[in-house]
Amino acid sequence: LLLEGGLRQALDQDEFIVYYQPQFDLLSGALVGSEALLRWQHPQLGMISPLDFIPMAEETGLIVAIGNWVLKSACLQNQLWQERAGRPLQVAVNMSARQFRHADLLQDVVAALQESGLSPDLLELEITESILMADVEQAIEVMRQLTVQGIHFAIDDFGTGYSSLNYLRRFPISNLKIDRSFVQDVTTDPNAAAIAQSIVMLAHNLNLQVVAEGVETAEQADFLRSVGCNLVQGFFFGRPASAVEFERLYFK
Ligand code: G
Ligand code: G
Ligand code: MN
Ligand code: NA
Repeated sequence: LLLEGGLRQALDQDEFIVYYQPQFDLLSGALVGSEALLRWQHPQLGMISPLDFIPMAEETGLIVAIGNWVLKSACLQNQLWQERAGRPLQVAVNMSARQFRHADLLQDVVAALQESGLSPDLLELEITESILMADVEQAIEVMRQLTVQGIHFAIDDFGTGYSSLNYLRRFPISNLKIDRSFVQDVTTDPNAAAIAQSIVMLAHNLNLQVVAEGVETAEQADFLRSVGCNLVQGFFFGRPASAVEFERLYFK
């Protein structure tokens, strides 16, 4: 494939760029932080979505180097922004399976924090249920080592995977992200609404934060507010944007 040889070169030639999507407090409207979302600005093909190259990066193992670059970029950027905001802002970074299982993960995360000066409690690592369930005991151990440092974990796309509630109880996580497939249907499908509400209650009863992803309309936001969801992310509130654009929009 055309993209295959390009990944290594893309990393060496700075063709990757991190976009940031804002997360807001649904009650106060305050910006609470962002999710870092990788993009590839290909010289010929234009902007390429991670969906189109992460699987290959995962297969070749390059995802570890690419993921580290995202981690460093996001920590540096967030540290600048929160100094500018004069209050804590958090940043969420997506982990791939291979990156999560890599022996150097702890060392790499600690290095990214030290180089940026970002406080560990302002970094959140997002992992999916399938990553957690592939090897539960190992996942718990890796997460424990990182949470000891102060770093937080979120389960991404929550509700779409296979994690049982019994395991959920054992993972040291601080946040559930309600998958956007539920959020998008909350105003039209009573079952999606019931699931979204149940995830909010589950999270709060477990003393976890809960973020609704993929909020696209005011009606969806109203529903989420009515069931006590306090954090939101989605096109209705803000699309993923370059760092320059993010600053223009949120640091006037
Ligand atoms: O931003 P977008 O909706 O195109 O992202 C598509 C998918 O790519 C999402 O599942 C998202 O979690 C994933 N993704 C985005 N950035 C990264 C990244 O830096 N690392 C990994 N592993 N996945 C990412
Ligand atoms: O899997 P993960 O949750 O990390 O994926 C995030 C992806 O969701 C990003 O690619 C981002 O561009 C996309 N996204 C963010 N907000 C919205 C939204 O409101 N609607 C849709 N359809 N996609 C969104
Ligand atoms: Mn995510
Ligand atoms: Na998600």
